[in-house]
Amino acid sequence: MSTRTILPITAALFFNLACLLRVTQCEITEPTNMSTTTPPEPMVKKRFLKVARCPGQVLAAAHRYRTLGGRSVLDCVAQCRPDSGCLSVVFDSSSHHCHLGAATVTLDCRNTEPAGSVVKQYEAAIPCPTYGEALGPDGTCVCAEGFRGTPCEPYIGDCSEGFERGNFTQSGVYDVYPLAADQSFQVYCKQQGNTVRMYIMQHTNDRKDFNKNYFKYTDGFGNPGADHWLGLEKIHLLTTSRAYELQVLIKPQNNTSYSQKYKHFQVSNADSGYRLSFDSSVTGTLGDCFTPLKGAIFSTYDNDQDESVSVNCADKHQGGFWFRGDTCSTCNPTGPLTLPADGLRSGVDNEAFWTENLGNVAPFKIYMFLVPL
Ligand SMILES: [Ca+2]
Repeated sequence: MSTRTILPITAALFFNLACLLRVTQCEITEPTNMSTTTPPEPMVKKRFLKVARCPGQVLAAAHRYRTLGGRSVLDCVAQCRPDSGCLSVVFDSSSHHCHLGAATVTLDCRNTEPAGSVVKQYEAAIPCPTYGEALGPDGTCVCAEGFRGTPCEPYIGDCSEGFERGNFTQSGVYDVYPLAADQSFQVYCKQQGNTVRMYIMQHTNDRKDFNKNYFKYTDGFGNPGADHWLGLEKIHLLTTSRAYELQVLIKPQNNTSYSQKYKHFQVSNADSGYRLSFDSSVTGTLGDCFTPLKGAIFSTYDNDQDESVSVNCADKHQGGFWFRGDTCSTCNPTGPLTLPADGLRSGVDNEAFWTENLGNVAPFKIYMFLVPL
């Protein structure tokens, strides 16, 4: 079940009659407010699973954990709902009593004794001990929206969510667990004014080699918070879990910032070659290098997918990237940083560059990060 499924968790629920009549699975949920920044109290969800009818019986006195008046099973269920000790409901139709069953009561007719009245019993699932939803009598918990894992814990899909919920309080390396992922991983989050950046690349040190093989580019290399490439698979998982704008930020020697923004930046899955896509509205001061590369798949020196039969672009430019055709690309953000004393490129193929608006000005620091749309 998707954790994004709209669960009826923010509103008080009513035990509806249709549910009762079907005598199948009927739910009652404690109202909780999941939108608060602090984690809510563990949700106690009771799902009334089955009915047992024991004609001519009453609940044995030993199992009468609490007895209240009631006109119907519906009444009894309503009284069981807020009682944390109540895991079953027994309605005595002749005396119009609700017997709330404690955890030790096995809901079948063995716990009854002859008395000439009719007992109707409902068994409630055990409330999950953590944030989650009790699914059935086997105790399996399916986590509610915003919670994942075993036991269910609040999950943070990305940097922004971490700051919004108050789990992240300052820039740093954090675990995120995007919706499409099946496990969490670390990213570097930076709070910058009102926006939160989630880094997929930091390339600022000439000693950090970015000319890695396809496996490394898929898996990621370096450490978030320092020079690193997050990894195509993680970028794919992030960008398919939420809509982002990719921002490329380059600082030349003079430390002026140039950036380029690509809305709805998305990287497809491994089977389709981690294809590059984004929205057509592109803005920025750096200049648009990516539009000719839109739809390109990722290349590394050992996995040439650049659509050129004569050129191995990644090998030529000494870095993995989306390249296309004999001209490869007009930018090379993963190419070696030469950090020239005069701040100008030497013009060779194997150095970092972004020719649009930088021309022959050499990039000294290159960052790529995601900002939610
Ligand atoms: Ca090629």
